[in-house]
Amino acid sequence: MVSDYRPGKVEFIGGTLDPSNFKIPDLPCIVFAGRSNVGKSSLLNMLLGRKIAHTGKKPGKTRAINFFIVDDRIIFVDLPGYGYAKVSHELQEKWRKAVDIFLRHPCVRGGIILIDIRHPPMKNDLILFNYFLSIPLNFRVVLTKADKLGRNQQVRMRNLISKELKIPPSELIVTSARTGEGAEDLWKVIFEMTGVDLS
Ligand SMILES: Nc1nc2c(ncn2[C@@H]2O[C@H](COP(=O)(O)OP(=O)(O)OP(=O)(O)O)[C@@H](O)[C@H]2O)c(=O)[nH]1
Ligand SMILES: [Mg+2]
Repeated sequence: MVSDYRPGKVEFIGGTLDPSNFKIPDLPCIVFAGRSNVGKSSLLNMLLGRKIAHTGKKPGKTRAINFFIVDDRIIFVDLPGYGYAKVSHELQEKWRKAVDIFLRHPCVRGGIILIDIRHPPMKNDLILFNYFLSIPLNFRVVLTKADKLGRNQQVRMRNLISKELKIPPSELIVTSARTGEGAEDLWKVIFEMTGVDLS
């Protein structure tokens, strides 16, 4: 059963900004993408049931493409935040190129795009979303930080984001790294994308 699945073994195998020279094990990869501070590393930790990816109160915490092997079968890839204005233009461009190269790697079986449930999609969310639409990659949108809103507000924001992205509300997975909400649905999606069922 997926419901209370937590991996037994998780291994951080390193990070890179030069994916063409980084040896990626021959396993299916799932990529976590979204603007800086949206909660990528926190969501990854929630799914993995341990604090292995570094998180931060300020945007710009994750600065490389980081790889985690889950139970020897699936790789989770934590990306630097998209469009983080406070790093130099040069470094942003380096991140963008590295991510662009990496997303074309045959190991990549699916993407998870994160959007903060509290706000309508921002410019950087939309750029990333449209970019994912433009490449041949299976992806799902996840709404983060649901614990920061009450139930009614969650429903209202999910409907609003659904309209803006033209995705049915039922396909937007509502999550909270704090309460663990959404873990079950998200694992199900990850198992479908990778063709690996760890539960
Ligand atoms: N209340 C609440 N806070 C969250 C949640 N997810 C993340 N946060 C907080 O949001 C901040 C940013 O989280 P990160 O996981 O570091 O965000 P990130 O997307 O990895 O950010 P970068 O690495 O900078 O791109 C941290 O202070 C987290 O504690 C959540 O579900 N609920
Ligand atoms: Mg991060």
